[in-house]
Amino acid sequence: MNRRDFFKFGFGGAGLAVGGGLASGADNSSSTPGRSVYSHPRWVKMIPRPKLAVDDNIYSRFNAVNNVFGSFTRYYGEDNRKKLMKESRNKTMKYYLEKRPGYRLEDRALADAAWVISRLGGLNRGTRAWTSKSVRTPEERGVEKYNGSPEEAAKMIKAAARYFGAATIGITILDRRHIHSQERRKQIVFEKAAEPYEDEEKLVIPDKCKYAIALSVQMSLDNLQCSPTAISSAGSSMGYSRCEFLVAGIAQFIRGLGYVAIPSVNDLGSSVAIGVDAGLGELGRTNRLITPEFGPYVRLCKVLTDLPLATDKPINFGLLEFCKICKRCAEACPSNCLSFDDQPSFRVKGEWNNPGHQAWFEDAPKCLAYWQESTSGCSICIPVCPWAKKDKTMIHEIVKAASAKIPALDIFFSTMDEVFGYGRQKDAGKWWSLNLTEYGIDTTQGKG
Ligand code: B12
Repeated sequence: MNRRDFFKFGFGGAGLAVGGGLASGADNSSSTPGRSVYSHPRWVKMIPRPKLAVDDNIYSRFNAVNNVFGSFTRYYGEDNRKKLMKESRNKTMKYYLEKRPGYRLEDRALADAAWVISRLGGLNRGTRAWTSKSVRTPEERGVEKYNGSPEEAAKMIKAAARYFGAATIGITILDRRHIHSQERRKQIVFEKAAEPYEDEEKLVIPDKCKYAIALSVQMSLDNLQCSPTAISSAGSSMGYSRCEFLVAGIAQFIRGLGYVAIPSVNDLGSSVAIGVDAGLGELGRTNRLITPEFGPYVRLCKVLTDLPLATDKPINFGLLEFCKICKRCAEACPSNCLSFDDQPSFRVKGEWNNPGHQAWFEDAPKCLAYWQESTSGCSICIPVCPWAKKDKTMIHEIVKAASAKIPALDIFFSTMDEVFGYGRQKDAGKWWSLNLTEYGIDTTQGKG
């Protein structure tokens, strides 16, 4: 029985009845006025605080040097690292000589080229500079700074964010514990300051920067489905370059209104924690944020600001319950780094995790080691997720809506997803012949 027959003769009828009702009757009672530009599907619930708990006695600011990029040698061992790198170089050459699809010169050149804009930015550098000389301030224009209400400002920021390429946008009061304590060997501190600045020892965020704008950018599922090849890496790197453009644009826009803005991609603090607070999605088994609209195939970034903004709420769309049962990402992970625990917990796996928040913590050095083994990074945990669906057909919306409401259906949906072959690795050689959309993404999606 194929997928169409299944829905026609089997579950389809019942599913449409159950899901259709759910999709139309969902509760979204506490949406804020700022959500009028963009809102989640109706089956997504707003909740007062994120579902996963934080232990206030333990949770504090993370030193970025402890993430696996900063301390890989310490976690993996110098000799092991050298061996890994040597094997990776040999394998890379072997794949070139074999002209293996996904690992050829053109594939690797594409992945590198897609990084090109991302490489213009860094913590308080280039496109992510905390201040700008090129901005035309309201003062220079001879007018007052922007003085709309927080609701108007939130609506306006969301419109601008969509214009600059955001898939989804959420706003939250900044929880300072999500900001790194240190980065680039400098302390990151909050001070009573008019402008953000950096000196020899520290990076200073003005106290008045109380708001965080959380932004997601779609990655091309066509690329990610070719993981682990350079074609899938190009999906990540294009996402990064688009994040760079997005945060640079939004920050400059806010400065043009007369306010302070700090653009950030992977630097500065946890984009995932900020995204969860701002209601972009829920934390899943991958220890990453999953959105109701795009599942896991989004990259995240953020902008901190003092522009007063109406805030959004965290969301619940049944993901936590789904992830407890599904485990597809953990099964598919070639490095075996993801947790198989039934429940998320406070038990960290190593110094690379920040203690004090509940999660399915991962054995991160294994993941990064596999990036070398594969020679081209890895995104396998993303396309195998049953929430990663790019064809926003009615049936998928209904399945998602039903899953959000009836956890008992989760195992069924996860199994059927596998049976239908979603998430199965695609041939990277064929990617070059696809009839691609702009940036390889579907911009008609997520229009709430
Ligand atoms: C370092 C890093 C990694 C490391 C691992 C993390 C580590 N512990 O060192 C490596 C290189 C292995 C890695 C791998 C991947 N990463 Co990564 N990674 C990061 C990075 C740069 C920093 C994360 C960090 O500091 N972790 C250290 C501590 C904080 O980890 P932790 O305590 O376990 O907490 C994790 C979550 O629980 C959450 N979090 C942190 N604090 C809090 C607090 C609360 C209250 C909550 C709810 C959540 C939360 O964020 C952390 C993510 O690692 C972020 C960007 C950013 N600034 O957020 C991207 C980021 C998290 N990665 C991302 C992605 C997509 C991936 C990969 C899929 C690779 C890819 N193809 O892109 C894999 C997935 C691996 C997996 N599932 O385990 C995305 C996730 C997007 C999303 N939808 O959530 C991010 C946000 C990058 C981006 N710009 O989009 N990553």
